[in-house]
Amino acid sequence: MSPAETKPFDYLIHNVNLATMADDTDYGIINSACIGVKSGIIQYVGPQAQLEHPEDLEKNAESLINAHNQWLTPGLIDCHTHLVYAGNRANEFEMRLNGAHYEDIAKAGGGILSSVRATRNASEQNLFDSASKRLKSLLKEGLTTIEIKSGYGLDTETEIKMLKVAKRLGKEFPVRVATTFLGAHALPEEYKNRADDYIDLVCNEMLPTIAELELADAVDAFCENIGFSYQQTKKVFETAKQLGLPVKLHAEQLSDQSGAGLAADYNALSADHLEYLSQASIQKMAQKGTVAVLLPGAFYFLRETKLPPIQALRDAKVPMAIATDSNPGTSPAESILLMLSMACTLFRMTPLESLQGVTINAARALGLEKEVGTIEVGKKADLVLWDIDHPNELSYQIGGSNWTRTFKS
Ligand code: DI6
Ligand code: FE
Repeated sequence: MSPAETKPFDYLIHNVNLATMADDTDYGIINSACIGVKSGIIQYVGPQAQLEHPEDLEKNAESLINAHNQWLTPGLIDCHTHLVYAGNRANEFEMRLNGAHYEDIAKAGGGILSSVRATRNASEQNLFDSASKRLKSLLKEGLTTIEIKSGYGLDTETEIKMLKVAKRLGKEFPVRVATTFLGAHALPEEYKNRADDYIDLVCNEMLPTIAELELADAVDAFCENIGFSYQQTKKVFETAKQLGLPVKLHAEQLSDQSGAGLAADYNALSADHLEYLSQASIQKMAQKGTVAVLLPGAFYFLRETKLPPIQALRDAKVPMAIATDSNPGTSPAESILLMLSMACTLFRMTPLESLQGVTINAARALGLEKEVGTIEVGKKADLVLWDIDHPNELSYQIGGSNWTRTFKS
């Protein structure tokens, strides 16, 4: 084909309704629209009538896709998961339902540490295979970006093994993977009563090695009575800062440790969980633009009764994201759409807020908002087609999926 005949788009989706999510105050709906993509980048969004050859769509694109009036949204983003781990903890679920408490199980050497034992013993292939199964479920619901944390290794070798598996998932599946180093997730058995020594290992050995190997896009910690203290978390953040890595934090999940405020002090991308969040920390998050990542799956599975302060976050204009927190102990979740439903029913978020929570605000929580999270010219063509009549259906439906297909840049 001569250059003169080169068509402007690789593909053009027409007869489509868009929820662009490009406006912070609504869905950004464009009915009967067209979207043109070239080299994985969105090049045109708008009415068909404004195309160069509106009467002859064939002239515009190598491939034409008639969406038959279905709805297109940005690809969904799960911005907080622990997808890579071995085994499961159904036994602890049963123990809890017989009266044991999550924190007591953890203190007795179960909880996170039981997943650590299984993950240390698992081969890389075994971890890849079990995480692949979970990832496949999420991909069937239009996921195009996922964040995956380490944190079930708690030694340098196993933390590296987990992050390598996460990276490999991104190579073998049509999904963008953002990796997060969570070495400060729990105190490993061999460091019992020596938490400061373990934090030294995290800061002096694990973090520099992982930064050198370029295995992590961000650094996280669990700031909690059963995790690490404010001061220990600060040390991890300080090291991350020296290495040029952005931070995020498991904060205020079981008690108020002022962790979210500390995270904001370090310009964190996000503070996550937040059931016990204080007004002082909300103000700091608002000032710094720290995203509040809300995790209804963990709230539900722990049968938590203290709600995160949604109205206060809303009033302070803190961006809110929603994620699965997919993990064996507190949220064995493999459905992002179910999290939208739970965000609405349990947290009283609106359907619009919950969809923003897995698109634009989830992109912000990963520092990827310039590339993904909305349907706009210049952004990556990560798109999902849904068989629905309105985008509010995405959080309305309980179970099932109206997913039709995903376009991944
Ligand atoms: N909070 C959580 O909900 C997960 N990690 C964390 O810090 C739970 C991890 C687990 O119980 O395996
Ligand atoms: Fe988590």
